[in-house]
Amino acid sequence: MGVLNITPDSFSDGGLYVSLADAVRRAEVMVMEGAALIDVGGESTRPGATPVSVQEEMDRVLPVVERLARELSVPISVDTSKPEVMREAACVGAGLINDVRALRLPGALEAAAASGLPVCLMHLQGEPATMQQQPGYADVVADVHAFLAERVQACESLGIPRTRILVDPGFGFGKTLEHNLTLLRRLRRFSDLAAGILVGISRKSMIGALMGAPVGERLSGSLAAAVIAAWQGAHIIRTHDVRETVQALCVCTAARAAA
Ligand code: 7PM
Repeated sequence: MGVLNITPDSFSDGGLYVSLADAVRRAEVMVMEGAALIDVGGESTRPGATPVSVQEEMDRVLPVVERLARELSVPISVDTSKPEVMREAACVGAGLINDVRALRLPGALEAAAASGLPVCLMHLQGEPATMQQQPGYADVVADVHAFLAERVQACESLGIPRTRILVDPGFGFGKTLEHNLTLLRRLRRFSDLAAGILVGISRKSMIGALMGAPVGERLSGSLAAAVIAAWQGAHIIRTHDVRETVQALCVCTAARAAA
């Protein structure tokens, strides 16, 4: 899964037309590099980021989703928590709803179910603005597992079958470095949810902390984490660096398939 950020700060120009053209070009490159899925996000979940209105998120995301769904051969995922955005994105051709709030906002579960699309349910402790202030768990793996199991149940009760559900432990979302490392090591624990497992660790601060590297220099650590996740049973890796990640995962897949 290639990450396509369309928050204004990800474009130096800021103009809508340039953003759209740039976004399409960037997505095309990621598909050529081997992305099987493109994740389009218009709401920054960075701690302290200013919230984005429904209209603003729609204005950012929908034109991009519509163009990409029409022009690309891979499904387009929409990274949103808002039911209105889910509904409209489904109408313009989105292929997956990726929600860092696991469909907990009022109406989100219903909107996702009505769309008929597959969903990704991510664990997040607290709220993005404050989630890194005091992350705490009795048992991080058990707590995240229980949360995801409950959200899978909630989806199933609205008619979303498990075959259309992905779960994600939410690396960096209300977790210390130790929490993140434990979740990575124990990722296989989530296999019993009988859902697909999606992992996003690319360039995150846990990689930066381990490598002592700024965000632009975290590729090798991100690849190591991607391989560990895939080895532990992750089905989808969300990444900014598609070419290198596909290359690294080729080796992982081959080793896993060996006699
Ligand atoms: C600032 C903070 C900017 C965090 C971007 C981020 C995930 C996701 C994101 C993830 C799923 C990033 C994150 N991360 N969706 N959306 N899983 N399912 O580092 O880990 O890209 S945004």
